[in-house]
Amino acid sequence: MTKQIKNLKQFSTSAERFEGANDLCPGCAHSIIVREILNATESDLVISASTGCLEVCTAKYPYTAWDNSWIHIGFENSSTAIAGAEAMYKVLKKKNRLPNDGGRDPKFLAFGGDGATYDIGFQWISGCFERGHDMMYVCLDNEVYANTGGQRSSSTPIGASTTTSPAGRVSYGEKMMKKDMLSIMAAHGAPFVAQVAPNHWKDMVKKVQQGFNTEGPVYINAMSACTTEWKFPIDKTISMSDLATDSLAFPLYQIENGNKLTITYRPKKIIPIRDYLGAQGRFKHLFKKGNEHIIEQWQKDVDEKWDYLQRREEAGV
Ligand SMILES: Cc1ncc(C[n+]2csc(CCOP(=O)(O)OP(=O)(O)O)c2C)c(N)n1
Ligand code: SF4
Ligand SMILES: [Mg+2]
Repeated sequence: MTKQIKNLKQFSTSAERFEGANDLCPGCAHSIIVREILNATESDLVISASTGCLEVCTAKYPYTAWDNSWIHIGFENSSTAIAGAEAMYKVLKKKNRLPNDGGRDPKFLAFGGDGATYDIGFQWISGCFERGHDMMYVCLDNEVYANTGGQRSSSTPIGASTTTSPAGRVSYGEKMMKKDMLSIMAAHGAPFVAQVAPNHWKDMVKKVQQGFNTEGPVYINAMSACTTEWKFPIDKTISMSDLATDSLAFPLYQIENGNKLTITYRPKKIIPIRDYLGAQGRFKHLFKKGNEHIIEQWQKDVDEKWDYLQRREEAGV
């Protein structure tokens, strides 16, 4: 059953499965995204979370911020924890060994950071998608290993200064391009993959609801602005997210069944990438003499990706 959402007030107060009483930094986008996802559905949920800011800051024994069943196993395997729960549920149901559930099957939802998703838990996620578990995997993509002090991950974009790709006299920061996780997950033939951002809550709700109504593995890549590691003021999380989606640093789109691509947000006015980069301390060295070529490369890459997405959408593949 799809939850009817009338307006933002009803949406933001309609479910309390994730408490504000947690240790995430003020302004952390992780908590906004989690609340948006949980509030998008009325279904019973079984949730797992990998080690990372979300888990560490919401489950300090003996406290929890989760008013929901919730599993933590390790950094790399929130995906397999939830896949195991889903497989067990299916078997118990088949054997008629579940208490009467009134016909309400729960949904199975896994959260992981980009370090847990793009890098260390990747093979486990890939296995879950290959086996076709009926689950949703959400990556809280803040483009850095935030919880352990800001090391680069394969989601960290070029030019970002992190503790393991520091900018300085001999380096402009991260050398590699951000890994294209959405294409990789779509290439698994997943029935539904999508990028979301917390500033576009209606788009988020639509995609989360479509994801929960889809049978099989669903991947959601959620842009999660990190005030601490991106280095911007704590009251700018949503305007930072606007800069990301309006500069197309983080385009919003979805891919169904590995091929049908749909762009879900077209900025009325596309802003230059330098406005996005200039608002964050992690990129401030790019504005120094000698590093301008990285900003130019960023702009070129973003333009090319946008052209590519539009061509694919037009072609219906
Ligand atoms: C196998 C393993 N390797 C490393 C760690 C240490 N560790 C815990 S959280 C973390 C960083 C998490 O980064 P990410 O997944 O991006 O989540 P974020 O904290 O950024 O939300 C690391 C490296 C661990 N707990 N287990
Ligand atoms: S370090 Fe970043 S991701 Fe972690 S709690 Fe703080 S703002 Fe959130
Ligand atoms: Mg991270």
